[in-house]
Amino acid sequence: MGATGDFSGIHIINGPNLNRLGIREPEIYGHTTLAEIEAICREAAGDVPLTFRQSNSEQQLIDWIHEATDTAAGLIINPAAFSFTSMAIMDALKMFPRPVIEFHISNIHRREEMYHHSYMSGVVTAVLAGLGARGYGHAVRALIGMIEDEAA
Ligand code: CA2
Repeated sequence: MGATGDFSGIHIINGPNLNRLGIREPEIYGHTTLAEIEAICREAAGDVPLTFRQSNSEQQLIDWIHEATDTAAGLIINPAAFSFTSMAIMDALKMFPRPVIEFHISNIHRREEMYHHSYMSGVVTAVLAGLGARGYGHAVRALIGMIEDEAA
Protein backbone atom coordinates (compact mmCIF):
# COMPACT_ATOMS: atom_id res chain seq x y z
CA MET A 1 0.00 0.00 0.00
CA GLY A 2 1.28 3.50 -0.88
CA ALA A 3 1.13 6.68 1.20
CA THR A 4 -2.50 7.14 0.24
CA GLY A 5 -3.72 3.59 0.94
CA ASP A 6 -6.30 1.81 -1.24
CA PHE A 7 -7.79 5.12 -2.36
CA SER A 8 -5.80 6.93 -5.00
CA GLY A 9 -4.42 10.35 -4.24
CA ILE A 10 -5.87 13.54 -2.87
CA HIS A 11 -8.51 15.85 -4.25
CA ILE A 12 -8.63 19.65 -3.89
CA ILE A 13 -11.96 21.32 -4.61
CA ASN A 14 -12.37 25.10 -4.87
CA GLY A 15 -15.68 26.93 -4.80
CA PRO A 16 -17.22 30.00 -6.39
CA ASN A 17 -15.20 32.98 -7.60
CA LEU A 18 -11.84 31.45 -6.71
CA ASN A 19 -11.10 31.30 -10.46
CA ARG A 20 -10.83 35.12 -10.18
CA LEU A 21 -8.01 35.05 -7.60
CA GLY A 22 -5.15 37.43 -8.25
CA ILE A 23 -7.38 39.66 -10.34
CA ARG A 24 -9.50 41.50 -7.71
CA GLU A 25 -9.37 42.28 -3.95
CA PRO A 26 -5.64 41.47 -3.54
CA GLU A 27 -5.71 43.13 -0.10
CA ILE A 28 -7.87 40.20 1.13
CA TYR A 29 -6.93 37.29 -1.12
CA GLY A 30 -3.43 38.27 -2.34
CA HIS A 31 -1.95 38.39 -5.85
CA THR A 32 -1.61 34.66 -6.42
CA THR A 33 -3.75 33.16 -9.19
CA LEU A 34 -5.54 29.82 -8.94
CA ALA A 35 -3.13 28.37 -11.54
CA GLU A 36 -0.22 29.38 -9.27
CA ILE A 37 -2.01 27.82 -6.29
CA GLU A 38 -2.39 24.58 -8.24
CA ALA A 39 1.39 24.61 -8.87
CA ILE A 40 2.03 25.16 -5.13
CA CYS A 41 -0.22 22.17 -4.36
CA ARG A 42 1.44 19.91 -6.96
CA GLU A 43 4.88 20.72 -5.55
CA ALA A 44 3.69 20.01 -1.99
CA ALA A 45 2.05 16.73 -3.05
CA GLY A 46 5.25 15.38 -4.62
CA ASP A 47 4.54 11.84 -5.90
CA VAL A 48 1.02 11.72 -4.45
CA PRO A 49 -1.52 11.98 -7.30
CA LEU A 50 -3.49 15.21 -7.08
CA THR A 51 -6.83 16.19 -8.62
CA PHE A 52 -7.28 19.99 -8.48
CA ARG A 53 -10.61 21.56 -9.46
CA GLN A 54 -12.70 24.73 -9.23
CA SER A 55 -16.37 25.35 -9.95
CA ASN A 56 -18.87 28.15 -9.43
CA SER A 57 -21.71 25.61 -9.28
CA GLU A 58 -22.97 24.04 -6.02
CA GLN A 59 -24.19 20.93 -7.87
CA GLN A 60 -20.78 20.39 -9.47
CA LEU A 61 -19.02 20.74 -6.11
CA ILE A 62 -21.37 18.15 -4.56
CA ASP A 63 -20.78 15.73 -7.45
CA TRP A 64 -17.00 16.13 -7.02
CA ILE A 65 -17.28 15.47 -3.25
CA HIS A 66 -19.20 12.27 -4.06
CA GLU A 67 -16.50 11.28 -6.56
CA ALA A 68 -13.80 11.96 -3.95
CA THR A 69 -15.75 9.88 -1.42
CA ASP A 70 -15.60 6.92 -3.81
CA THR A 71 -11.95 7.33 -4.87
CA ALA A 72 -9.76 9.74 -2.86
CA ALA A 73 -7.55 9.12 0.18
CA GLY A 74 -8.15 12.66 1.42
CA LEU A 75 -9.83 15.91 0.50
CA ILE A 76 -9.14 19.63 0.82
CA ILE A 77 -12.07 21.94 0.11
CA ASN A 78 -12.31 25.70 -0.05
CA PRO A 79 -16.10 26.06 -0.33
CA ALA A 80 -15.76 29.88 -0.53
CA ALA A 81 -19.16 31.59 -0.03
CA PHE A 82 -20.97 28.21 0.10
CA SER A 83 -19.26 27.71 3.49
CA PHE A 84 -21.86 30.05 4.99
CA THR A 85 -24.94 28.94 3.08
CA SER A 86 -24.85 25.34 1.88
CA MET A 87 -26.30 22.55 3.99
CA ALA A 88 -26.16 20.41 0.84
CA ILE A 89 -22.36 20.66 0.65
CA MET A 90 -22.19 20.07 4.42
CA ASP A 91 -24.26 16.88 3.99
CA ALA A 92 -21.98 15.68 1.18
CA LEU A 93 -18.88 16.31 3.34
CA LYS A 94 -20.48 14.40 6.25
CA MET A 95 -20.38 11.31 4.04
CA PHE A 96 -16.64 11.65 3.30
CA PRO A 97 -15.10 8.95 5.55
CA ARG A 98 -11.41 9.89 5.37
CA PRO A 99 -9.42 13.05 6.33
CA VAL A 100 -10.91 16.27 4.99
CA ILE A 101 -9.58 19.80 5.52
CA GLU A 102 -11.71 22.93 5.15
CA PHE A 103 -9.38 25.62 3.80
CA HIS A 104 -9.72 29.40 3.57
CA ILE A 105 -7.09 31.79 2.24
CA SER A 106 -8.25 34.58 4.57
CA ASN A 107 -8.89 34.41 8.31
CA ILE A 108 -12.68 34.28 8.13
CA HIS A 109 -12.96 34.96 11.89
CA ARG A 110 -11.25 38.32 11.50
CA ARG A 111 -13.73 39.47 8.88
CA GLU A 112 -17.34 40.65 9.02
CA GLU A 113 -19.74 38.61 11.19
CA MET A 114 -21.41 36.95 8.17
CA TYR A 115 -18.14 35.08 7.49
CA HIS A 116 -17.82 33.69 11.03
CA HIS A 117 -20.02 30.60 10.88
CA SER A 118 -19.13 27.94 8.35
CA TYR A 119 -21.55 24.99 8.06
CA MET A 120 -18.55 22.88 7.07
CA SER A 121 -16.42 23.33 10.18
CA GLY A 122 -18.50 20.97 12.33
CA VAL A 123 -18.20 18.04 9.92
CA VAL A 124 -14.58 18.22 8.67
CA THR A 125 -11.42 16.78 10.24
CA ALA A 126 -9.58 20.12 10.39
CA VAL A 127 -9.91 23.79 9.44
CA LEU A 128 -7.08 25.99 8.12
CA ALA A 129 -7.69 29.71 7.61
CA GLY A 130 -5.65 32.87 7.26
CA LEU A 131 -2.38 31.46 5.91
CA GLY A 132 -2.82 33.04 2.48
CA ALA A 133 -2.42 31.24 -0.83
CA ARG A 134 0.78 29.50 0.34
CA GLY A 135 -1.37 27.88 3.01
CA TYR A 136 -2.65 25.48 0.36
CA GLY A 137 0.83 23.88 0.39
CA HIS A 138 0.66 23.50 4.18
CA ALA A 139 -2.80 21.97 3.84
CA VAL A 140 -1.53 19.41 1.30
CA ARG A 141 1.39 18.39 3.53
CA ALA A 142 -0.90 18.18 6.58
CA LEU A 143 -3.44 16.07 4.69
CA ILE A 144 -0.78 13.61 3.48
CA GLY A 145 0.48 13.34 7.08
CA MET A 146 -3.05 12.61 8.32
CA ILE A 147 -3.55 9.94 5.66
CA GLU A 148 -0.20 8.32 6.55
CA ASP A 149 -1.11 8.37 10.28
CA GLU A 150 -4.41 6.62 9.52
CA ALA A 151 -2.64 3.97 7.43
CA ALA A 152 0.01 3.26 10.11
O1 CA2 B 1 -10.58 33.10 2.24
C1 CA2 B 1 -11.12 32.26 1.52
O2 CA2 B 1 -10.50 31.37 0.94
C2 CA2 B 1 -12.64 32.31 1.32
O3 CA2 B 1 -13.16 30.98 1.28
C3 CA2 B 1 -12.89 33.01 0.00
C4 CA2 B 1 -14.37 33.31 -0.26
C5 CA2 B 1 -15.04 33.97 0.91
O4 CA2 B 1 -16.44 33.99 0.70
C6 CA2 B 1 -14.76 33.27 2.20
O5 CA2 B 1 -15.25 34.07 3.24
C7 CA2 B 1 -13.30 33.05 2.45
C8 CA2 B 1 -14.57 34.23 -1.46
C9 CA2 B 1 -13.76 33.94 -2.65
C10 CA2 B 1 -13.90 35.10 -3.57
O6 CA2 B 1 -12.83 35.09 -4.43
C11 CA2 B 1 -12.45 36.24 -4.98
C12 CA2 B 1 -11.44 36.16 -5.86
C13 CA2 B 1 -10.96 37.31 -6.47
C14 CA2 B 1 -11.54 38.51 -6.19
C15 CA2 B 1 -12.60 38.57 -5.31
C16 CA2 B 1 -13.06 37.44 -4.70
